[in-house]
Amino acid sequence: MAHLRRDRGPGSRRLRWWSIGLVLALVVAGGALAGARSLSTTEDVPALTDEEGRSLTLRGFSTAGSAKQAPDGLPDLRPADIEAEYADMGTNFVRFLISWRAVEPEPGHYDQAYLDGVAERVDWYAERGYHVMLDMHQDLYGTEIVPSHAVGNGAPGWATHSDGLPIGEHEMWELYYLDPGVIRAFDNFWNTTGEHPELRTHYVGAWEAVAERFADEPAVIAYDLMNEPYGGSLQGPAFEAGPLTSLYQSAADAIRTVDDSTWLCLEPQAMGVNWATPTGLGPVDDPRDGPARIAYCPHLYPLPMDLGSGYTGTTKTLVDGTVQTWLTNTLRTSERLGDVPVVLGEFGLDTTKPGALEYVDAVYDVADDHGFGVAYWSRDPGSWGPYDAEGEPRNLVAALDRPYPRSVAGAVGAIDADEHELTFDVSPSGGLTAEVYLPDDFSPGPGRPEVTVDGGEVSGWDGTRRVLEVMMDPEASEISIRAGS
Ligand code: 9MR
Repeated sequence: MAHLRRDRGPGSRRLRWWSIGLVLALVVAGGALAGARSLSTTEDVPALTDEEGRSLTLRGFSTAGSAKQAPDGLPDLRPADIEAEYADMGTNFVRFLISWRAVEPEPGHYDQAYLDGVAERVDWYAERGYHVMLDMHQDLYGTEIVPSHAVGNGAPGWATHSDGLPIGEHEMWELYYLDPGVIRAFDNFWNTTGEHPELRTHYVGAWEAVAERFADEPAVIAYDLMNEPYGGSLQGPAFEAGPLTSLYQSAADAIRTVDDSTWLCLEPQAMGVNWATPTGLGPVDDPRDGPARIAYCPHLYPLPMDLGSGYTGTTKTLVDGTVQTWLTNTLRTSERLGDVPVVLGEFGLDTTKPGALEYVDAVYDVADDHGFGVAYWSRDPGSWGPYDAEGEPRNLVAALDRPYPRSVAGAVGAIDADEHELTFDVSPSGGLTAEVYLPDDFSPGPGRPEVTVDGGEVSGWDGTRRVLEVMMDPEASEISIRAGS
């Protein structure tokens, strides 16, 4: 189904890793210049679709960092946490962290008990109407990268070959990416060393085992093939267009032997692209019958804020420029990969910083405007998350509780969400219904202003989940929902 493209005209980390000065100058200056140019690539991308072909707007969290080093590989999460998340923010999506070390603890042995644990949690989400993206997470290659297990997650110990090269101790976790031992572990994984061609085959095999397990689970909508890929001594297009694209192709081919419907989500390399540099990732052919189900899932962590400031003053201007550059590059990549949907698989920050919520709003506005899914990093309690250590809602909750069209029969385009008005572009088809999430103070009820709809009429209201069903006019190009006239 064609998505809606509309030209809206103009305007609509922690890098202390490399040479801070150089990259900061390049990315920020590029971003600032781009901002000044008033970029005009403000088109929307197609949405991911569910098993009934409905277009989905995905809103949720990466869940959770607590799984990274947990002995059982599972996040600290209970059904009540999902209930609270829904009640507070009406999310419909989770980017659920899984790991290669838990899937394949021994070479060729796929741990069904672990997959049972994942399946149980997928059920918790499915019962509450969520869509799940399984994210094969890694940071710094694997848990065994240092004997203390102080940092690193992802790969199993048997697949970790640092060849005795040194790994230091750093306060900032990202700095470990520069240590020779970490670089060598990745070089062995990508077989840049020529010594370990078996590792990529195992990784692909692990994905096939996961896909075999979840192929018939409609709530699992996507597989995020690798979190924040890192090329070791191969960087940039040499890495992304080379071994990374080739790994994705092998994973797609293997997954499609057991699962021909779940979307495959491709991440670019994190270094640079998270800060808005372009990606060199190549297109991946989807061997399924029918239209490709490939999505592009970059992350966004503008550098200036990660260097310590909030979203204020000059930093705000620089961050805005970075976001614009990231957006332009993301839209170009979506087109280059075959006009594919985009899921912003991670963005997030310490929301105690000045202006943090304004930044969160700005990023959600970008996602709304262009039809991107979002998984905020992360669902873990603390200063970045929606809840504190006692489970009490933090300031982020109110910022993320926004109205949105959860699913639309047909195509959905740009969304414009205000406190008491929601407008979105549509091209209705099929059953003609749109399901819309409304925050509590936007919802109908005694003593509340009436909710009015243009472009269709109300055909249902689920007061518990605060989901409004709209029967769209077949000719409607825009649906507008207002609390009060
Ligand atoms: O926020 C996470 C931090 O607490 C961990 O120490 C670190 C290393 O595992 O990972 C951070 O989460 C990162 C995520 O795994 C990948 N994308 C960037 C996230 C924020 O830095």
